[in-house]
Amino acid sequence: MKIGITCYPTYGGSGIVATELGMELALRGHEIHFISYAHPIRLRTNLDRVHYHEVDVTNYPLFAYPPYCLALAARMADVAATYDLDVLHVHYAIPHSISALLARQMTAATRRLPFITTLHGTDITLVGVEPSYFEITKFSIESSDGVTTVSDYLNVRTREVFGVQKPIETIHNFVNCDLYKPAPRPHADRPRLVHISNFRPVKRPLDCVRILHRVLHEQDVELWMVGDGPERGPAERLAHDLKIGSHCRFLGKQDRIDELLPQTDILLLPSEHEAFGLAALEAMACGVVPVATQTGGVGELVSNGLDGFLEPVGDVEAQAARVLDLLSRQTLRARMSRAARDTARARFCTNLIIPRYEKFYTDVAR
Ligand code: GMT
Repeated sequence: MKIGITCYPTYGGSGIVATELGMELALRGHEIHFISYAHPIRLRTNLDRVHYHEVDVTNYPLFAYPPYCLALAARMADVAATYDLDVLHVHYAIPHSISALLARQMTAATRRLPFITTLHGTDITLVGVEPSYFEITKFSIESSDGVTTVSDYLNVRTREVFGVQKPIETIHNFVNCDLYKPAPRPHADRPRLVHISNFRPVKRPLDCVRILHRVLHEQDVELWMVGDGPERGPAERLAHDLKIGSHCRFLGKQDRIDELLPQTDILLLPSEHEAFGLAALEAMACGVVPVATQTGGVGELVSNGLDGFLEPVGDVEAQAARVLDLLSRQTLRARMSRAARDTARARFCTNLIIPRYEKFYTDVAR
C-alpha cells in the first residue's frame, strides 16, 4: 500500500512509534510518505520506499500564530494526489487528524483518501480534555475512518471522556527485538539506573533524582538521565542541592537508545500518567528491569513482581526499595531481566504488531 504518515517529528513517544512503524512497513514492501514540519528524529531515509515531505509554514505579519494545521492539510492533499496514496495515518490527534480531515475533503472529487488516527496518551489525557481542545478532539476522533489507541486503558479512557461510540482498536506499541536486545557489558564499576523521557512534568523526572538519593544511602550506583525538556534544569539543580551530582549524569537527547539501554540495569519510569510506556518496553527488550508507577496502561506491559515493579505515583520510598532489592539480590535481578526480555519478545515484537496495522489499513481502505 501507499501510506502517508504524519507525526510530531521531535523526541516523544508518538513520533518514535510513528517513525518506527513507517520504517517497518517499508521493509515489508509498502511505500511510505512521512509528512511533517521536520525530519523525524529516528527516520532513516536511506531505506527503500521511504520518502519525507516537509511542510513549509509561511509566516506573515498578520499571523500571530502560523496556521501549521492548514499548511499540513495542503501538503497532505498534494502528496496524496502526486503519489496516489491509499491511506493517511496520523499520530496524535491535535492537530494532525483535523489536517487529515481537510485533506480528505480537498481531494474528495478525485480520490478516496481515508485517514486513521492513532491516539497516544496526552493528546487525550491532557490536551484533549482542555476546554479549548475538547470539542475539536472529539470531532477529529469521530471523523476519522479508523481510530487506534496504544493501550486498552487509553481506549476505555477515550470512550469515557469523549463519549465516542465508534469502534476503537487497541494496537499496543512494539519494539524491534533484533535491535533492542541485551549486549555484553564492559566491566562496570557500579550498577546503573536509567531514565529516558522528554522531561515534561508528567514524567516526574525529579522523582528519579530523589530515588537515586535514597538508594545512595545504601548502595553505590549511577543514574543516567536521557532526554531533555522543561524539567531537566530543576532535576539538575535538585541533584546538585542533594550533593549527588557526581552520581547523576544528564546525557541530553540520544539517538541510539538501542545501544545505550543494554549498558544499564534498571529503568526508572515514575510517571504521573502513562498511556503505555514505550521507554519501559524498549528497556525490557534489552533485559533492563523497569521500576515504574502503577498508572494508565503500564500494567498492560509490566507484570508487577514478574518482569518489573509497579508502585504508587510519587511513592519515592517504595520505588527506591524496589531498586535496592534488585541491586542487592543478583538472582532476582537476573530472573526479572530474563522475564522482561521474554515479555517483550512474546507480546510486543514488531513481527506480532506490524501485521495488525497492515490489516487495519486494508480494512479501512476497503
Ligand atoms: O507524553 C509523552 O511522553 C509523549 C507522548 C507522545 O505522544 O509523544 O507519549 C505517549 O505516547 C507514547 C507512545 O505511544 C506512550 O508510550 C506514552 O505512554 C505516552 N505518554 C503518556 O501517556 C504520558
